[in-house]
Amino acid sequence: MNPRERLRIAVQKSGRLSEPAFDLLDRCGLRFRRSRDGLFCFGEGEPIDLLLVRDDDIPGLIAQGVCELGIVGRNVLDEFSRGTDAGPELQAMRGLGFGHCRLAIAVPQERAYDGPASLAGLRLATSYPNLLRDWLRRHAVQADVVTLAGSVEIAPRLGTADAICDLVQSGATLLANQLREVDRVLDSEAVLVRAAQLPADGRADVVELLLRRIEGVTRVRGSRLLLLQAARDCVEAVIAALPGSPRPTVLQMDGQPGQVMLQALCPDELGWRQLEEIQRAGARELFVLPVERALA
Ligand code: PRT
Ligand code: ZN
Repeated sequence: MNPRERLRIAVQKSGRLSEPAFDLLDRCGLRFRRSRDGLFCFGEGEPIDLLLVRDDDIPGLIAQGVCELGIVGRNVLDEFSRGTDAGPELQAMRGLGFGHCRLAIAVPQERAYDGPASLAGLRLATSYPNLLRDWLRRHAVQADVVTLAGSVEIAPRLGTADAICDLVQSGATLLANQLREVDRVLDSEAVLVRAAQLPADGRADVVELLLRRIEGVTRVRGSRLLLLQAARDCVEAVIAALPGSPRPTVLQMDGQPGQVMLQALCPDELGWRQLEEIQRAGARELFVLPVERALA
């Protein structure tokens, strides 16, 4: 196969999204060999290679056709899309369930905040000028946007800004810098992004295959398969005791007309207390199994 007929995915080289992205691809059954310069990972089974880059470069690489897919924070994707004409060339396919954070407005602890209008006339430091300007425009607020590449959280203490707009996860960084979160610009997580136009060769099929696998992995992440037996007249009560209202499959048991076997995909852990409750509703022989992947 011509090397460029292989699908290329842009992944963050090292940072918060790298490990979970590799873990996701591993769960999708993809195995890679790293190039000496650490820039590429060559797929060993499927015709899929990885390009390892800074996260900020990922949307541009897809828009330029260097890669067909990428894994990047929605914050980076939306900032890129708002700042260029190339936005329509990218399509966010789905949230991947990791890299959760929010782009938030934070002000010094002692500053009053009564909604976006309180920011009028202030200097706001951020690494996301396009997203921030968009938000200010939507709230009809006039403020100065000061674009910084990093260390945004120290700008108010340095006197170079009055407030900030930055990514927040636990809130510890804001707290350490005597800032308080007052408003939210964007909720973000890692997303799978694709080029809106895929080349008319085998790569579109590989994208389909990968999407099905990612769907199969992310849909059941953290889920458990619960197997149990119950008397037929307890089935309603047992189903009512299942967490997350799954739609269980009820199976007849050979030679035991009054008994059924029930299997249900439950959305999370299933702790002892939940199991004991299901047992009290009439279930016995309960088994909880991890679920790795699903194919509809
Ligand atoms: O080198 P490269 O450019 O590739 O990496 P980077 O330093 O730009 O990005 P990186 O690895 O820090 O983050 C990659 C992506 O992870 C981001 O674009 C977000 O989509 C996502 N993400 C999730 C976060 C955070 N959580 C996060 N907490 N990105 C950054 N932070 C920073 C934030 O900027 C602030 O400094 O962590 C601090 C806040 O964290 P808390 O927990 O103290 O609130
Ligand atoms: Zn970056």
